Amino acid sequence: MNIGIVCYPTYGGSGVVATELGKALALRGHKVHFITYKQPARLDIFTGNTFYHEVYVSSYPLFDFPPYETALTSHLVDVVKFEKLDLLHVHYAIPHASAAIMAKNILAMEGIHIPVITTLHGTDITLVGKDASFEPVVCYSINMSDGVTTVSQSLKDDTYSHFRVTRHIEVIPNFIDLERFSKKDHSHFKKAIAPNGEKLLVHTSNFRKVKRIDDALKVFAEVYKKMPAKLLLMGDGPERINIEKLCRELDLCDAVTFLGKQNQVQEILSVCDLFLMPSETESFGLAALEAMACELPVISSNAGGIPELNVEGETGFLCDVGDVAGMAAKAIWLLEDEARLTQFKENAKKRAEQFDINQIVPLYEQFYKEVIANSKLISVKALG
Ligand code: GMT
Repeated sequence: MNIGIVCYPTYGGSGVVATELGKALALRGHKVHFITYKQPARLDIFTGNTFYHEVYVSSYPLFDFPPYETALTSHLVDVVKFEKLDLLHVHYAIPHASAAIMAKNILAMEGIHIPVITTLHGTDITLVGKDASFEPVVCYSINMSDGVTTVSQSLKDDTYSHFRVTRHIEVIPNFIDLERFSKKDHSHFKKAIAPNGEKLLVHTSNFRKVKRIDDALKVFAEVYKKMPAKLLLMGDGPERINIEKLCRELDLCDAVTFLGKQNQVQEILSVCDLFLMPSETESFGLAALEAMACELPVISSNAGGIPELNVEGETGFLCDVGDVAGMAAKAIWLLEDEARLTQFKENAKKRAEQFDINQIVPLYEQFYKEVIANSKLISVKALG
């Protein structure tokens, strides 16, 4: 197949999933065209089957808000036409789905049929999409797509409850490359950051409010009272300044390290003992899956789709959003017994194996085939 992928090129979960999916599809022989405003962060290999089309937005004194969606739409029309794409797969509803639907309509006027699949990732539905200023466009784009997927059952349920959507939604969960994300021996690195055998807790995110990193810090503060421990914070974003401030207030600066954005996430996860994900909402929790693949149990909130990944009492524990005391108690219980911790680490890895990229990518391929076949049928009926 000749597939166009539209995504955010940043470190966010939707961009990571879109890029890893595109890379995997390319390795399976498909031609994959990434269409976005910057080279995707994880687009680090070239197989000969991957192509990158950069979207430029012209500046003009009148444009207080450069019209990215319009530039993207025009670029999609161009790429679909000249690269003869079979399918557009857009990740994150805003503004990718509406741009793709507009491109589809423009192309239809020239007799070119392009099926559009929209994958909803989370905040495009649970936070941004619900915003009254976006709601009609998000709803329209979902209904007009030829196929829609969500990354969890929970996000599918949220989509039906927040929007007037009646169409079928396919659930295809996040996935993981188990060759890349597996525990590696980095004892030299572990010795450097935990020279006295401290337990290592870790959190990775885009440092947005929804991640409740302050809760992660407060959970760590309780653990730190009970045992020698350190907290690694990976990623960056708007909340970092507040978290640094809280670190000082809680007198934790010596025990907390801000690592910033990292490419080799798996190397850092490999030396850690426990992952913290206290999110307010989380459609799936890709960061937790990456951690589990590196043998880390997870202490999380029970928000959104996290319970579809983290299994209570087996791969970690789930508490209500904001229940810092509960999360801290579970973290301490896990970390204070080596045999127990080892068992949870093994369980986490086994659970992650159920989301193996080699099992999930064929689900997308199958869905692509179904959508292409059905949309051809519909467009033939419309003509006749
Ligand atoms: O985590 C984020 O806020 C980034 C966001 C995104 O869309 O880039 O991630 C969402 O998509 C990921 C991949 O499908 C999911 O694993 C994350 O759970 C989801 N984040 C939220 O729902 C908050």
